[in-house]
Amino acid sequence: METKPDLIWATLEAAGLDGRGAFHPALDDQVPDCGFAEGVQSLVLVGNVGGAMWPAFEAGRRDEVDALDHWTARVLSEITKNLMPVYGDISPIYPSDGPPYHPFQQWAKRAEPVFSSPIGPLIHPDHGLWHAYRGALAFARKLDLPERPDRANPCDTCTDKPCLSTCPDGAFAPQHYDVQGCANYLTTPAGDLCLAQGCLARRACPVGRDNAYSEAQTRFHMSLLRDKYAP
Ligand code: B12
Ligand code: SF4
Ligand code: SF4
Repeated sequence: METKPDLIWATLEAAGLDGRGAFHPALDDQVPDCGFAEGVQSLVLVGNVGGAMWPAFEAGRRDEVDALDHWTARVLSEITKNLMPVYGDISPIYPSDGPPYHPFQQWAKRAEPVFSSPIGPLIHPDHGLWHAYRGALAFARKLDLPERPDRANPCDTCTDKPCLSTCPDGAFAPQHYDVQGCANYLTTPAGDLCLAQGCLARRACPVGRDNAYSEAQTRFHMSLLRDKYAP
């Protein structure tokens, strides 16, 4: 049976998603055993980089609450079914399962060169802050994985840190994000700029700006946050 992951990356890409690296879990990674006799041998992170996923989601979305989570689950369940004859048992895991939530950001750091930014989301040296994790595929079989690339953390050499000083509502302090203040601001007329362009603090980051989301995509993500915290 196949253990090289190339077909996995290609299958995800064809569905509008990105393979975001993979790793062989150790005990302290807190990966559930997914019912596999020997536990999960390899975990593949799945996500989006920039707006590459958006057209596929727009084409396949249904009129339902948590539409992106449901679309992702439908796509990953189909992909799992198609890949199992080639790779053996696979189980999808989702970042919104919880609380308690699976530590997706810790897993992402094991899978690819991403680093905690001072405003919370992980930063990638090429994609900047414009990427996210939509799920993970847990494999009962050990995949033949390439070495995780070694890259520098762009925040280490960013002296001005404009992400920390740009929010018009002052929602960020190092290691702290005032989610309620942010959501309240999003309900004001001035807050519409954050809905249209995406979080201005995130936009202020000079890394990977070409990956910034479209207005449709930022409005979708930001209005979910606003409606959850400032209904
Ligand atoms: C609950 C949650 C929220 C809550 C609370 C977030 C918080 N800061 O505590 C709310 C609703 C506010 C939120 C908001 C957002 N979130 Co959120 N959230 C989650 C969720 C579902 C669970 C987080 C968790 O508790 N994990 C459990 C712990 C044990 O896992 P962990 O990996 O160890 O988590 C570490 C980090 O989260 C970190 N951490 C947590 N909070 C903060 C805050 C700061 C300032 C720093 C430095 C670190 C940090 O410490 C944890 C312990 O090591 C995750 C998905 C997931 N399953 O992880 C997404 C997730 C973290 N969120 C994500 C995103 C994109 C956002 C938003 C930008 C959404 C938007 N509207 O655009 C905002 C901005 C948040 C911000 N500035 O911090 C992405 C991050 C992607 C990335 N590039 O890293 C994730 C991974 C979801 C995804 N689909 O990709 N989120
Ligand atoms: S603005 Fe600078 S410190 Fe902030 S996330 Fe971007 S690179 Fe990191
Ligand atoms: S969305 Fe706007 S108000 Fe919220 S943290 Fe970002 S810049 Fe501040």
